[in-house]
Amino acid sequence: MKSKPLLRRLLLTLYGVLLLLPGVGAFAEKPNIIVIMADDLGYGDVSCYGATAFSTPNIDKLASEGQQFMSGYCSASTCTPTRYSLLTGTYAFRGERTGIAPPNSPAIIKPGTETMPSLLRRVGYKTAVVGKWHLGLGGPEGPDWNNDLKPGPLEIGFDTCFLLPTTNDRVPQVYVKDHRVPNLDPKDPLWVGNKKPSPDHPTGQTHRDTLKMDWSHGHNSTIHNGISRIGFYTGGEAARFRDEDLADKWVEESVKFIEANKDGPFFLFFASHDIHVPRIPHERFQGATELGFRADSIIQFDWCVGELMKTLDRLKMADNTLIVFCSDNGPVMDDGYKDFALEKLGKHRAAGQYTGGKYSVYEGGTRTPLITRWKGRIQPGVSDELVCTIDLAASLANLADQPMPENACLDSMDVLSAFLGETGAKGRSHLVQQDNGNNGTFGLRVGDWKLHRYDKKRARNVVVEKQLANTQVPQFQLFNLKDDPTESKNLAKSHPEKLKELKSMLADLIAKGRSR
Ligand code: NG6
Ligand code: CA
Repeated sequence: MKSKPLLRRLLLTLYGVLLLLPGVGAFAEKPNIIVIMADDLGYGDVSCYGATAFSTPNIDKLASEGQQFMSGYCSASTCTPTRYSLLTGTYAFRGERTGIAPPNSPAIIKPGTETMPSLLRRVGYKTAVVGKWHLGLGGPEGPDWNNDLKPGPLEIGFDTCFLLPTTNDRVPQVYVKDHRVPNLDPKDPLWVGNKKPSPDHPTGQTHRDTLKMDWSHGHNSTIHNGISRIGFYTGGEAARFRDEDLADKWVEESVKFIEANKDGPFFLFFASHDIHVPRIPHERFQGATELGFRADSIIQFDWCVGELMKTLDRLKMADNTLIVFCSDNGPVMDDGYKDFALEKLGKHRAAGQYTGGKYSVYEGGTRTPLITRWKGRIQPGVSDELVCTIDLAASLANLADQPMPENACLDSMDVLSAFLGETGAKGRSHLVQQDNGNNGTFGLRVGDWKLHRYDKKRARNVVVEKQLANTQVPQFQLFNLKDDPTESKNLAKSHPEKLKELKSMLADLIAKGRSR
């Protein structure tokens, strides 16, 4: 039969022509990438993961058009270590000073470290981070707020940045654009420190009755925008932001970056401060739910996700842009301010069915919403494969056809096909979970088994609704997540062999210095 080879030749020619067209073929596998990371958003905090007290239509749309992971994790139950491992692909407990960073923290990721953005930049991606940084700025002395703030994101792979440099509850309330605090008046320099700068400096303790949101623990130092914070600062008045405007600013800066790089490929890390304390959504979202500012901030965050999706639709980029949606740690109710999150919680379960939350290695601490969407490339569906934000570095490097250097991203597994929802694709086989820094608290999930290890025999935030309880716990606990997803039946005594196996596996994973 003559027609078959002819047809094949025609098809091959057509394929060859298509490959040469921009936006198709080779380029189609170097999609734009947007990683959207929420702050303190729990597994049960969005309606596609079971929330019913309010709805998150934009995040739900993302899930219905992409892969929704039911066993998706961040690597730690606090912010700094999760962000550290997201960018470096290495577990944060292996690094130094990787716990919650103080206001004057020096840059934690050292220049020269291979990162997700440095890998992508090498293959032509324009890279940006917009929003919360919380990974320190500056050399060993810390940030020089009135001069060049480096090293920072631009020294580890980002072409540009627009940051909330610390956290919204830590001083100072200014933005950082590339290396500088914008709008800083040299006649009004910014000073940041951890001691009261003068006896008459107003604080959350001395001027408590003037506050628009009262503090419940910590958070009683310098007052800005009627809210007292962690740490002290003076000056920089013209550069200061209003908490109410942060979400709009992240969207505005991100849309600018997307528009400027619409010919792609680009990588945008959209790091929202929502729903971290102090939860002060814009006036138009205040009262959006019955649950107070915590849930109102979720609605604001959902709006941000919608704006990013709309921008991609407007620029006709939804089918060459991969969106990854995730959170940096599980939920917390009272994290230092009296915003009535707990009092107004009602039946809402921020960690879904899971136990624990922020600060904890129970599932609620790290099992968080994780969604991937790439229209036309990812088949919509739900996946139970085990994937973690730490895997994005290796997986996205593979997607961009960038070989992974042997000594980089030491714990990042290439689970690209699972992220893309390919049939039969496998996630990782095990995952180490941690709480904060390197303090001897670990979780290890292997299949359905889960080991907890507490070298200090103390656990925080075990019951998220009771919260900051510092609970005494045995050094080791063993659970079977399939039979006992709430981790309430400790099987350490009844399954000594399993306990031994997981204990030694965890010790090995820590000692080896890498798991890849
Ligand atoms: C804690 C803060 C908490 C929050 C957290 C960091 C107190 C009492 N608590 O130390 O409010 O800021 O650090 O959160 O100060 S994270 O999401 O950025 O990790
Ligand atoms: Ca966080």
